[in-house]
Order: sequence, then C-alpha cells, then structure tokens
Amino acid sequence: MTTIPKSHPRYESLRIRDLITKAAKQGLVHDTGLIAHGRGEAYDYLLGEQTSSFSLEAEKTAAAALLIDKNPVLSINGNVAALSSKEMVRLGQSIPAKLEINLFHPSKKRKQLISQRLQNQGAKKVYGLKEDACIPGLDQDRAICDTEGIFTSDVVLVPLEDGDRCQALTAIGKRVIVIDLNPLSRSAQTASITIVDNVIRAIPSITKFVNELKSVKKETLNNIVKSWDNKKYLHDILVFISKRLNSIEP
Ligand code: PTJ
Repeated sequence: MTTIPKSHPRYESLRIRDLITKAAKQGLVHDTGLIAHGRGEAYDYLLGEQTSSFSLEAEKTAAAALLIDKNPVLSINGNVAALSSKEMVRLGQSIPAKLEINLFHPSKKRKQLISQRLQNQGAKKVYGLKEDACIPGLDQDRAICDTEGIFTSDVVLVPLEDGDRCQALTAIGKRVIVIDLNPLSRSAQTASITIVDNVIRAIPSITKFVNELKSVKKETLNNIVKSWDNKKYLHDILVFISKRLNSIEP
C-alpha cells in the first residue's frame, strides 16, 4: 500500500482494506468476503471504530467461556484468515484451543491456502481439512466439519459467522461465541455470547483476558459466564450507537 501515507486520516482502515484485497487476489478470501468487509466497515463507523465498554465485557465473558469449556474450537474463514491469522494462532495457544477452517463457501483449495497461512504463523495442527462430520440441520456443503474439531466441541468461537450455522450449532447444544460488527445480524441475535467489535480489535482483547483469567478459580469463571445476558448486551449496543449518532452536532 505504498501510495497511502501513514498521515492519511483513514490510514488504518485503508491498511486493513489492503490486507483483505491482497488475500482475495491470493485466493484466501471469497469474492463476497469483500462485500462482507464493506458491511463491517459501515457498522464500525457507527461504533466510532473503537471497542465499547460493553464489548470489553463481552470479550471478557468470551475468554471465561473459552477457559471453562473442555473442548474449545476457534473457527476460521477466509476473512478471518486474511485479517487475523497470527492473532487467532496466539489465542489458540493461550487457551489452548483447536483451530478449524470452516467455510461458508466451501472450497478445498481455499482451505489449503488458509491452512498454510495458519501454519506459517505457528499453528501446529489445523482441523477442518478432514471433512468427516456434518452439523445437523444445515445443507450438506456448509455443514461439513471435523469430528475432532467443531463436531465434538462444547464452545466454538465463530468470527463473521452466517446466521444459519450459528443457529444450527446452538441447536445441537454448543456454546457459540460470535464476533460481528452488525448487532442486528441473525448470528449476532442467535449466539450465546455476541461480541460487536472488529475482529482486528476483538481477538487480541480476548487473548489479553484469557491470559488475565487463566489463574482465576473455575467458580469465578462460571459466574462470569452465567451472569452474561446477551439480549441486554445487544440492546445496550443499539442504545450506544443511537446515543452516539444523536450526540453528533450538525
Ligand atoms: O470464507 P467464507 O467462505 O467462510 O465466507 C466468509 C463470509 C464473511 C464471506 C461469509 O461468512 C458471509 O457472507 O458473511 P456475511 O453473511 O456477509 O456476514 C458477515 C458479517 O461479518 C457481517 O454482519 C459484517 O458486518 C461482519 N463483519 C465484516 N467484517 C468484520 C465483521 N465483523 C467483525 N469484524 C470484521 N472485520
């Protein structure tokens, strides 16, 4: 991104766009991943491109859930691989949790490329290439997953998830943590714990909480998760956005 000077007021946003467009050219990101990114940018604008105090609480709760559950899995798609491969590998190492590639637009070639990128960032094992299990209640292609990964997980972190899969996973008793900048999306509305934040900020923040909470008693972690009210959180975020917009002087 040589033509954009660091002093450009939208430098960070343009840098991230560059990451995603490069990854699309390399074949990691699906074409519609660019559209999804644009939608995310619009919501991030409304949030002030910052993590709200409400979302910090959601990130802390997600960290507690990832630490208490026995088989945590971090699901990775094209956009997440483009923006946060290194950070997902670090989070997986801190918990520890498995990494599984799970795509909305299934493609063996894209899975190979994503797996290579994760391994370049230090991932020892990547799940999702075996494709030997199916999430019930979803059409065949999108339901494909790994028996040792998502299929037998008790908690799944699914950044930028689609609503159908989120619903199907919760229906079979998984705790589903979604990261989605759109608080109105079906995945945001149906997750067990929703994080309305940019994946770029959210993953390092969850990792920080994981490292802080690691030494905390299991009972305390359980209380953090039990006291989480996702419906109230989503309401608080919508009020936060509307107050922010109402406070802007013409
Ligand atoms: O790589 P694949 O095949 O798994 O496909 C991935 C995409 C993202 C293309 C696919 O899952 C898809 O079409 O997703 P949707 O239904 O467009 O939903 C994406 C959601 O992610 C939208 O609600 C966006 O607001 C949100 N989003 C986009 N970028 C970010 C984001 N949320 C957090 N951080 C982002 N950087």
